[in-house]
Amino acid sequence: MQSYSSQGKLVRNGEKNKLVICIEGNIASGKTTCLEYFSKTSNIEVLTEPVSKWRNVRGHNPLGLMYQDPTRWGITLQTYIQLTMLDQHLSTIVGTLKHCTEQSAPMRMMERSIYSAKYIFVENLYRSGKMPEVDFAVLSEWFEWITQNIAIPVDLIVYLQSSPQTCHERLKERCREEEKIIPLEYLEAIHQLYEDWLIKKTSFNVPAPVLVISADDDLQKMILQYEENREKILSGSNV
Ligand code: D5M
Repeated sequence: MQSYSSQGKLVRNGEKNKLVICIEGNIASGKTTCLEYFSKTSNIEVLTEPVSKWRNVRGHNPLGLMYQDPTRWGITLQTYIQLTMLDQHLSTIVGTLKHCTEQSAPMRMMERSIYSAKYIFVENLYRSGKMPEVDFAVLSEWFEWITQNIAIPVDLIVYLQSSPQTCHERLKERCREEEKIIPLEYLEAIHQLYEDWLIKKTSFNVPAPVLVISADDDLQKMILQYEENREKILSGSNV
């Protein structure tokens, strides 16, 4: 069922009152661990990034292609990511980490968002000279149309702030085939874009209040931090 909000945006009925928390952070900053912790300890709906789709769309691997040749395949991957993230925002489908009944979950926790896909990853491709201007223009037109015409509510952004060096170490440990060629400089560029967006707030619109959690610590200490911030996060507040 669909209807229109007071701002004239398309909204999904029944989803309006559900709190939406987006977990943001660099590659290998610990987002999955965070989602797992809340999934196991609370009554929430968890949506993980649909990376398996990005690695296999009808037998093709746009994520791998993008890492091999970003100038050629950046637009292909980003168009698909924009679609799949929009689908995540609008969907009621349950994520792989969910351990509760979907209907009763009062909140949804998502890994990243359509916003970071555009403000961080598309922006990085463009600024680094790896995305042709026409590709960037077309993606930007799509993004602006989507965000102006479809309600994409986010109540809280939890930013896992980690150093690019820590992420680089974790990335090497997880050994995902496509990611072997990611250099430290790529993680530094992503980090800077996140900092400008969510900490300095100098680059793009921030769609919700931001709760910053320092994410360089080991697993045990990270769990403690999630416990300390648990009430804030589950009430959708950063104070
Ligand atoms: O991200 C999982 C993988 O997906 C990692 O290689 C980064 C990549 N990724 C995630 N979002 C994007 C966008 N929007 N563009 C390009 N690449 C992306 P992880 O951070 O481990 O969840």
